Amino acid sequence: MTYDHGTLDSKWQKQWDNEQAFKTEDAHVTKKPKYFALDMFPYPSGYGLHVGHLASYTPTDIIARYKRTRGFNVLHPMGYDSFGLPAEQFAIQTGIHPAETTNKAIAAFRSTLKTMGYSFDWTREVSTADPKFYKWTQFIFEKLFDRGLAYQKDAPVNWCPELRTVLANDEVIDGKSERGGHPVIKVPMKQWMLKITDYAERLITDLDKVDWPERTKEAQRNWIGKSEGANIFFEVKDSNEKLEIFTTRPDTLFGVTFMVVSPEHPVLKTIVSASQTAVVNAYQKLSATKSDVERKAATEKTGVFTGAYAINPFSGKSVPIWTADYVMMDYGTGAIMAVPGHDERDFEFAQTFKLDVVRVLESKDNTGDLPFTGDGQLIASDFLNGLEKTPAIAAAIAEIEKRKIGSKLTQYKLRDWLFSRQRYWGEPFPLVHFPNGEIKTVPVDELPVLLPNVADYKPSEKGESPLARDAEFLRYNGAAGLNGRRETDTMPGSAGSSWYFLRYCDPHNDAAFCGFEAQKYWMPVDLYIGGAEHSVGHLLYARFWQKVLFDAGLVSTDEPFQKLAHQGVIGAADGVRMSKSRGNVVNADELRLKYGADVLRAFVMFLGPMSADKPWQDQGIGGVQRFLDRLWRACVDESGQVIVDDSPVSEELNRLLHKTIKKVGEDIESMSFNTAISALMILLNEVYKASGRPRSVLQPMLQLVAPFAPHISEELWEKLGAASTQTGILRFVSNAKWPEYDSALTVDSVVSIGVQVNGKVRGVIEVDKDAAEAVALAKALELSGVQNAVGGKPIDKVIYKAGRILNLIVKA
Ligand code: ANZ
Repeated sequence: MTYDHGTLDSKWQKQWDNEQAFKTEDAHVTKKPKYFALDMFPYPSGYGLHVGHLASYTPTDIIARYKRTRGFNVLHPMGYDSFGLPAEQFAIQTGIHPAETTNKAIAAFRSTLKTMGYSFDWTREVSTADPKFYKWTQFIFEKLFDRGLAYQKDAPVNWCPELRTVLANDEVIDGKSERGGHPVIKVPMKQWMLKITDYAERLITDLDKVDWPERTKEAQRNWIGKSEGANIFFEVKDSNEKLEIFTTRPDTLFGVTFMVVSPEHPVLKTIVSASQTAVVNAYQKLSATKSDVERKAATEKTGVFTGAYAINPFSGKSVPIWTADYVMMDYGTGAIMAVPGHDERDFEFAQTFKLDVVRVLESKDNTGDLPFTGDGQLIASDFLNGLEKTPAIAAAIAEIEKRKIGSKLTQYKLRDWLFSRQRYWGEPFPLVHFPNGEIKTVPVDELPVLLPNVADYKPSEKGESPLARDAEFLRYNGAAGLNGRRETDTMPGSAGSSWYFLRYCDPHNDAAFCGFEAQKYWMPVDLYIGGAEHSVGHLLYARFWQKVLFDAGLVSTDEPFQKLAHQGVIGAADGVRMSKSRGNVVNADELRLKYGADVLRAFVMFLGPMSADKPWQDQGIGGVQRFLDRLWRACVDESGQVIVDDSPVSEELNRLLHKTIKKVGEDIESMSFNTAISALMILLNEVYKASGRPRSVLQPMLQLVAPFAPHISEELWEKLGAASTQTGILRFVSNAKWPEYDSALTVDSVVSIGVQVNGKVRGVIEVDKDAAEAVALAKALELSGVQNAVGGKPIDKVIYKAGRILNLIVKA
């Protein structure tokens, strides 16, 4: 036992807090360059911090601390994503207002965050359920509404007849309610939607502007799912109907052997033959019971013939029209031309129902097997014959456009964002419905529309939110004598989280969600760290809102997060994911009490590369603990007396110090925290080999350790007297200017280079890195391996690159 981490932790946390050591300078007063280091803010659950939080918040904190010492004005804030289901479910069960539960959880969360020594500017804290915050969420919604980006539509919701309530997706497990296990069905209900699809193209192209992990960009691209192709109209035989399909492969038009329309397709009504009506109706009913996921995943294809035929516009042939639920109504046109020779799904369908399969593409590596989904040359396709796939697609589209039977078309998989919930604990929509059917936004000076207090938190029997039972809330008496009924839906949790980072830039502004100058200075976020599970949802929604605000002239950047990184998942020691149900969650608080915040912070970073998934391994914590203990003992003796001296250091130790300053700085910049800690461990080992306890090494070393283990560093910094040379918050090692290194000392002057004879390595010499050729050659010729290989013959040629290679060419 060398130092009492508990005492140190609270001593320094108190001082940082009292003196606002990490307070950010306001945009309009600072002269410093900015650095915005952001964490994905937490849902304030009553369970407090777990190691996953540490893995996410510690890296950002290290970087924030480091950047401050490099002269940046750092914005490193924390807040709470505080609307949401758990507090509401608790309210339904206990009658306790969700605000009360949430505020308690926030208080607990905040104090646990403080115990880890995170350098947040607590004066900028935000909470999405705070009316001062959600006033602006409502304001931004109004911007979306005004720009035509919010609309109402019937969308399926999870309705549980037994519980008489609408359930959120995570309250439904395998088609049953999580609570009680009652059946849940999908019923259509009017919902607010946001037109994120209007931004699909920009959401793809602007990914090129940001420094994000490639896999996250790819996940967004896939989610948006851009497909280039064409829509084509097929005439329906003996009818005036035209069937419009979407295809990415118009080159395969001569291979069409049937058509498929989705069971929900409105065209079915008019084209189904009398004799097929009953089977088609039955099939429609059957597929209505399946979810989209089930339909897409189904291994066995189902479907029925409609009795109608379509005419292939290229070949003039008639092909049967089927209905089948592997075709989705909400993609493309809800109808397809089926090409079983070259499409998997169509092939399976053709096999099941014994439909024709025609081959229209061939290649050298595939002459037989079907379906053939690769590239090749067109065959049996009239004017397309002999063309490769890509030019054939272009030629087919040109022909389609010439004949005015369709046109080039781009489709996206992205769907509009379902933005309403029939729930209590969320932002009320700032909307009023008027008797003439008009829907208007509440004037900005009437915001926020406060969430009323209600007696019962359950949705109403009709599936409406509990706000619908509150007569006083419902009644809107407008200033101009207009009376209406307030919207009773509330917004989803993802509303507040789509813009909260902007509020941190100017959190106390009562006149705007964020002052223009403040966001101009701070945005975009320089580094955003959070879980990879947010790769699409949150990160896509936030990009969308940022672009809308940009288009409205309210912000000056159209991408919110310049650099993004994900922490890896820390699994349980047995390799599985930590979860409450498995009972293998490592509790951060217990570990902190045992080892102290410094050991815990450094250990979590020492587990492995930040972005890698890794198992929790208790054993390693001892190594990190020993390192900090030894750092303490290198500076202070048993009785607490400082033993650091002004002893001279060897050339070698001095070089190592400079190399370490360089490496730790670079490693922090590149988020290679584990290797930075290793370098510090190596440096400390060398300090122990020195004759004294040199201040010239130990004092700068404390600065290098501080971002990782700030409490022990502050204490030793103070003990060493380093703090007393400064006043105010600059006396904290956390804020001291980062040490400079001398680059001349970071490169080794003596290097080992291999000596080759006729290209084969025969020995190694140690020479100065810019040694002259003659010096290197003389040394090489002293080696017996080289002498033997040369065998006394004359050296024909010497190839020498200083510091790198020496090759002697000898004639055979
Ligand atoms: C003919 C064809 C031939 C097709 C071929 C593919 C290969 P992606 O790339 O995902 O956009 N399709 C179109 N609308 C559909 C819907 N609503 N439900 C299910 N499938 C649909 O896929 C585009 C292809 O998926 C389209 O191109 C169409 O099949 C099918 F050798 O048309 B294709």
